[in-house]
Amino acid sequence: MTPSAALAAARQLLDRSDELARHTDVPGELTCTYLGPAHLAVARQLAHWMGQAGFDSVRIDALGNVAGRYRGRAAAGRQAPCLVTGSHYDTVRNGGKYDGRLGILAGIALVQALSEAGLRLRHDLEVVAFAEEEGVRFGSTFLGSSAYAGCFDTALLDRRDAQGTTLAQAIVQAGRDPQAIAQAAAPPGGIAHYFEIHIEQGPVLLDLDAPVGVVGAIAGSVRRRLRLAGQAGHAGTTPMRLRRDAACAAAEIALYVESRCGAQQGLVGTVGQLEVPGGSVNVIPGLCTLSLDVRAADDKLRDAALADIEAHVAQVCARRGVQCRAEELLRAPAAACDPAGQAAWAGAIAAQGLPVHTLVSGAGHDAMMMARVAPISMLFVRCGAGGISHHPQETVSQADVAAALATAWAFLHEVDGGPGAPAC
Ligand code: HGY
Ligand code: MN
Ligand code: MN
Repeated sequence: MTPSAALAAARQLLDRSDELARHTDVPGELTCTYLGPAHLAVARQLAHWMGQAGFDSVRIDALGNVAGRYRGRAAAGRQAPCLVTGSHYDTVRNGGKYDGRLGILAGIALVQALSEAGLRLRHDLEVVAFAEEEGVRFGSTFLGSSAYAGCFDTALLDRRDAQGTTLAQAIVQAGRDPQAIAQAAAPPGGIAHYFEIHIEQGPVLLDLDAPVGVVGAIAGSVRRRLRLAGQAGHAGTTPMRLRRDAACAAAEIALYVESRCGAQQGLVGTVGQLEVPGGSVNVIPGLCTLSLDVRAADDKLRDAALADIEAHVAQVCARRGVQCRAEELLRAPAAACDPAGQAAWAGAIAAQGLPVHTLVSGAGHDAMMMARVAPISMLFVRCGAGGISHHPQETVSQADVAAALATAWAFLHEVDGGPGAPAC
């Protein structure tokens, strides 16, 4: 891919990101929640662009994954292992335009370049737009990639959203069949390698002044929802010493999460949601719910912090006369990236004349789920605006996206035919 072709493809990718961002549940911001009207419109748009780009087949499965396949040179119909790339197209609330979508549009751009050049790889290449990774609507994440990896937890079909709609009902309302989820699984021939191109969502590449970076490992995460039940009461007549205030218990817990996770390098802990359902100014909070998100590249480090947090929650609740009910929403183990894949990315980056850096991903990615069925690798793209993400100021530059596409083009040909790729 020549530099000018990479720049043009990067321009198209950024324009398409803008176009996808027009589909939102909330005017004036980007919120594209799983199976809402905006989400369904984005799926149709991605399928349309895949059709235009020269894919040999495009399908939308029961969960809403949009998968395009570009045939390789292997004899047609052989169940040979294929190469897969992709990312997710749902967003957080009031999110950015590139989280997930950049990886999907980069995959489409690579196939478009192959098709326009009349080139066929040895392997089939499948580009997958995973339908749900953020966990905004139903709490659990990786719904799309877990189905594609053949490890979808059918118990999640009973999970309810804030309106009481189950996941199964939402799938039916979208005109699809929850019973067909098993068919969403990856191609029967298996996957030779899964790679994901994603914005870094942090400041490290900015700090290193590097447009792209290789991911060495993806931090594992545990997500929980805690429900604290104390005693509601009159804010004016109840003496402080007689209160069982659920919000004050939550506040102590949130501060402990911050101090415990701040005490160790490589550990992060976040209370992203904290609310008093139906609260009033003049009523002592009898109920308070809070979310917990604890991550580390080392699962043992993370689980030790979780054990300490659990012990602290028990101590705070006992002292305050508050009951706690905890629900685990997600437990995703840390995922190591394939050494051969990392080496192929490093060689492709160096071939562009760029510095090679390897970093750990603090953010979770669909690649963690794909690690269950294939060797995985990731390329990070530098974020501007201080590295901010999960925020409308999330941004990337055309030059950095062009560098990522040119690097990915070199990587793709290496992993397709290089020593690291299995015969097909
Ligand atoms: O939360 C995450 O790490 C990812 O952006 N879903
Ligand atoms: Mn995200
Ligand atoms: Mn993401």
